[in-house]
Amino acid sequence: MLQVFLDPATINSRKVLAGLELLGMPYEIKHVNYFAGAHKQPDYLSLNPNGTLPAAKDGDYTLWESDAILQYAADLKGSDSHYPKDPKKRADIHRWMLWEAAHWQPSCYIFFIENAVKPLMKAPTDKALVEKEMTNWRRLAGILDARLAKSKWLAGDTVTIADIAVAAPMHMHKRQGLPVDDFPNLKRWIAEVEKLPCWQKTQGAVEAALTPH
Ligand SMILES: N[C@@H](CCC(=O)N[C@@H](CS)C(=O)NCC(=O)O)C(=O)O
Repeated sequence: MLQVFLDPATINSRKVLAGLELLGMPYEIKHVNYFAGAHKQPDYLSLNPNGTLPAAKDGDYTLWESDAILQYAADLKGSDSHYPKDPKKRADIHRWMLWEAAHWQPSCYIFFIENAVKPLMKAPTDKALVEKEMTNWRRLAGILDARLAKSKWLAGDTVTIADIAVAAPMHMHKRQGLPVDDFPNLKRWIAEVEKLPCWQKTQGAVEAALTPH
């Protein structure tokens, strides 16, 4: 069985969990406590030398990078609907996943850390950083909004792993302080994502981890 090493509250962990649920891929969670810094300990670093979550193991095979984990799982599952083999459809999905990893996730991550994680850790939010990043976030959200004006899901009429990958960085958009209401197609799409059973099933763990305890 695929083992996933993660903390459900973090963006890239949530991405993998919701993606595996979408695919109907069986998995076993090995919890790595992000808030306690367990991802920086030698045990975890031997799996993922980046010291970032998540990582996965399939027997002796180890993998990190959340999008690579999702693509691997989708191939194992052979789900043509969620990860089509047609070269153009697949390239479109890769395009959005690469864009997400290179641009969208780093931008959304700033809001996640500053507006969701730091208040929980009783650390001060860097308001100047948030304000500075907002210009970039709005530019990126505009790109997504324009794409989502054309179809229900990012890669067409069917939900794919690209939707999960791109939705995960904004999974706590209210708490992150992201102005989603200013982007009507993005707003419509994230509401659709939030209705997916795979999303709902993985929401409770996120809320629990981000509730002071
Ligand atoms: N591109 C990586 C990013 C992983 C990443 O940055 N994960 C965050 C949690 S969402 C993390 O572990 N951050 C801790 C750190 O950077 O020290 C992936 O998609 O797996």
